[in-house]
Amino acid sequence: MKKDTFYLTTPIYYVNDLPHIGHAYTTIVADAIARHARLSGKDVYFLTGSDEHGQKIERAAQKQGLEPRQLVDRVVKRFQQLWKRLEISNDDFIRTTEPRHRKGVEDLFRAVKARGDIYLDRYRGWYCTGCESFYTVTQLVDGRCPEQGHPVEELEEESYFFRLSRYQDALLEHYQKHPEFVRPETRLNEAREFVRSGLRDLSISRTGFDWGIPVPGDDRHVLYVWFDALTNYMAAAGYGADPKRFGKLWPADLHLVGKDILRFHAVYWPAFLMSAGLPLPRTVFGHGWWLTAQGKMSKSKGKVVDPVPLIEQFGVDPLRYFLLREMTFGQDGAYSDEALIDRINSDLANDLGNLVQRTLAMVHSYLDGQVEPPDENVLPESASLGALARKSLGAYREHMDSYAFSVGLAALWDLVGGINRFLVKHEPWRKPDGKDDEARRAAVLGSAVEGLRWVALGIAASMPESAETLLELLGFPKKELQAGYDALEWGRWKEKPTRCKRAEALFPRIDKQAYFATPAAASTSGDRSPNSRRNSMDTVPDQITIQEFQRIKLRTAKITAAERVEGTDRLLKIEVDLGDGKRTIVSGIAEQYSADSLVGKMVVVVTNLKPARIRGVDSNGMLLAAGVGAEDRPIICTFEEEVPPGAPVR
Ligand code: ME8
Repeated sequence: MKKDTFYLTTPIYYVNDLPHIGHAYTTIVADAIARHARLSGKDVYFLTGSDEHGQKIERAAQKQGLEPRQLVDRVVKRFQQLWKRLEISNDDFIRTTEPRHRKGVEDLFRAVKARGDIYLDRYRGWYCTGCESFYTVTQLVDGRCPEQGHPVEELEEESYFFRLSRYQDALLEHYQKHPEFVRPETRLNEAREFVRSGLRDLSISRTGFDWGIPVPGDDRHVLYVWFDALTNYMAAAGYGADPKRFGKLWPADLHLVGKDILRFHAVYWPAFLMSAGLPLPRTVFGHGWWLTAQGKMSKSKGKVVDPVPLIEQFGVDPLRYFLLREMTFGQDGAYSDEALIDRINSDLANDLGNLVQRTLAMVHSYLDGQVEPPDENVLPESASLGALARKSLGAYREHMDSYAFSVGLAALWDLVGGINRFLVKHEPWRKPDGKDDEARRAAVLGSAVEGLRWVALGIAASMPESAETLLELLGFPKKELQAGYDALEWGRWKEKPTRCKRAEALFPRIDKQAYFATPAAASTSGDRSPNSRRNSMDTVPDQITIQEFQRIKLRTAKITAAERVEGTDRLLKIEVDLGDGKRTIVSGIAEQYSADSLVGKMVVVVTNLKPARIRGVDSNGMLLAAGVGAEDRPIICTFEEEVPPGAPVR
């Protein structure tokens, strides 16, 4: 088979609600894989998108008094904005409400039907709208869905069925011949067990609601949302529309999914494709879950970690690094703010950040900012650092190729440690003893700079922006990253000497004590909408006493000036007048309000909130706002009648 393109996908996420850290996780992992593959010289096609049909979306819209279309149009933007902020380098974003998708679904249905694999019958059983999944009574656990414990409802309706039972043997044979089809191995075993235990035909249409793609030739039915959703992977590749493009991209190399949706990808999807006579994807990787102290994150139970405040608090790259480094890919991982801060402080601030800062400071103190590549004639040990760089980056690449991100990054950090040890051993801070010794010192620092150039390539897939910053700090053009790993040669610089920039903290240290001392509402998320949650998910009591409430000082305040916080989409720096003085507050409402429209408004401010530094701005207080709809749109609290600034609110 041909195919030079490496085609990888994420699940397409339901847009009934806002993205959380689990969605961010899969997408960041996919992005790191895509970037790593590009750096390895592969032609990559990286797809993500949104799953916009089905009863779950229809009901979420009804709850908010919206048409499904209005809801999905709003929520999809929040996903797209988040991917932009997280530096996701997807080549395409498919929405299942697009015509190209619908055409793909209709074509697949017709192909499967032409094979004689579709028939009309009655479905009797249970349906879980949360998972959009059918269950038999024996599969239910305590009357709820066995996957996530969602409530289920009994259905009895006419339905089109797919002859899944026909594919039992073919699936088992495929798992046997291509064990790489489902990874890791434990998930292959799960899929195999599921198939071995016997496959029943699958209901693939519903009649009770409208929000979906009608069954071709029978618009009383809409297609089952999973039949619809899975087809996105082919529709985006040009299935049924552009055979040349489809031939170039299909089959996909990697479907990256969470273990919750493994069965759909490892059993149903290949069966649909076999039926339609199409090649199967190479690998479905089912990764584990991020768990919190309360168990699995669940939107319905409100136990989710919102990535937006984390980005604002800690930065995009540290969050990406943490997610990739902390979780053993494939297994479950425990999320906590503490683990995140510890990881940032140890690996990024202490190990890498300090090394960069120290090296640059010395380059400026001793070499006037200018460095030559390491000269092995002057310093033979430079060659052993070069050997370590090759070994460590080589190991990193191998682990990344096999999706062992955590192990890969640990291997890369061997180089970070090696450069640190190299400096300790050769003591460039020691006063040189004559000209030769001066040259030796320059070669020590040249070796450290060279080592860090290799580290920059190594972090480019996980922390793309920091990789560019690091290269530029070292005095190399950031476009060097585009040349990929293979362009690296120890000590070979296109231009020399390089002029290093002044030392700066690449990854600032987080003051853990101060962070945890901050009251929940002041988690300095910058997300000042009322739904802003402290991500450690401290349990908020159902009731508090009046005395507890009185500890929060609320006052009226007049907005006297507002401007966008530089480099952010959502943050405004707002100056308010409290009658007895002015103060500055950073608020995450820029998507809803322009700076000018706010000036003159009377608002409510929490005045005794611990000050916080947000994106370089000191924020003193918090502005109250309602959080409206699934996308948590902030609407600020104002007054019915004119009030003076500084009046207490209680
Ligand atoms: O299932 N930890 O969409 P969805 C890690 N529309 N990853 C998590 C996670 C967690 N706690 N929670 C969610 C759907 N995820 C369907 C997919 S594909 C044709 C259709 C990630 O919005 C993980 O990748 O419920 C999981 O599979 C996905 O989000 C589910 O997203």
